[in-house]
Amino acid sequence: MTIFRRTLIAVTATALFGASVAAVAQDIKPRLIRFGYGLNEQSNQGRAAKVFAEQVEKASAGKMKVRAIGAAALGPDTQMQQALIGGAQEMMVGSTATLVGITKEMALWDTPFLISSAKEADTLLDGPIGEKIKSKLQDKGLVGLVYWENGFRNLTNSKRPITKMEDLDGVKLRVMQNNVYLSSFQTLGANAVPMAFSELFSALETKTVDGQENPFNTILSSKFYEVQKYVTVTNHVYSPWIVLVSKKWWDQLSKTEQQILTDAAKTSRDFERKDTREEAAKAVGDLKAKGMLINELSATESARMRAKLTKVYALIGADIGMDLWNEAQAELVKIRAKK
Ligand code: KDG
Repeated sequence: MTIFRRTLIAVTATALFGASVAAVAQDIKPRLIRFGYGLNEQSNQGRAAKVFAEQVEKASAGKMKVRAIGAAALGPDTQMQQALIGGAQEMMVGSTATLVGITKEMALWDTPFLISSAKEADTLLDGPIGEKIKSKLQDKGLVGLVYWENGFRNLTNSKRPITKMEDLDGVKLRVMQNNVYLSSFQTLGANAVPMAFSELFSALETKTVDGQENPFNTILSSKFYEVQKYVTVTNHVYSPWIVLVSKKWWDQLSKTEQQILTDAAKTSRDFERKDTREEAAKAVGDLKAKGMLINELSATESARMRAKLTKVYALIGADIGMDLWNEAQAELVKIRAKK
């Protein structure tokens, strides 16, 4: 055999060996998933993101790795939503309220005083209404896996206790970038200021705004007690988070990979709701210990606020469609009948 032929065989064999090593390496290189969220790592949102990541790695035997990236390091909710739609980021969890510009039906979850218990929340969100609304994300480039609990929202401010609706007059209140929240608090007399969550702490610290509204868990984990004096327990909205996947990326996954993510999302949802509720149950004591002054809005004043917000309900019904609005109301009647 000539030297040329021997050299040719050796070179070919080396190339084939190299290609097979690369192929094996490709096979065992884990699929990396960037999972963005807005609160910090120590928050209920951060703890659940960690559980999700652990579940995915375990179920995929290390073939899928989730990098949970908190504190809005990948940008505010609205920026991450666009990154998912474009395929530049794989996953996130964020507020349904910031999604209404993409899927208007998400505004149902902004309805003041719609949901009044955890049972109503879980049954409505995990039932046909929640599924129907989630499914509308698909043609916008997003896949909604599950709802987590942000929680019942309460007011904080640095000026005065809010004991009646009129106490809101002139209070510069940060709200999420969402028309229902904006019109709700304008209707109640506050000077509502839409702002991304990532800018909120410094806005409170510099008195750019006087107050904000969020669940107890966020008030604690974001240390709002350092820059806010008064908490008024209003439970004015039950606010969900939603775990989202880029549909561009999701469609490239195998059925097995999709099932792994879906199952891990459900496990993380059940953990998150339990963890959030346990933390919220002791939050009043924790916030008092941090020096906050807490009052509960009376049933009379709560009823006055609901009555004042009737016109906002009409806005939501028009936005989401009266069929869906009426379906949701009927579903709640059914849930409440099953005591
Ligand atoms: O990224 C933060 C959001 O997910 C969530 O906390 C939204 O409740 C929210 C707020 O007030 O912005």
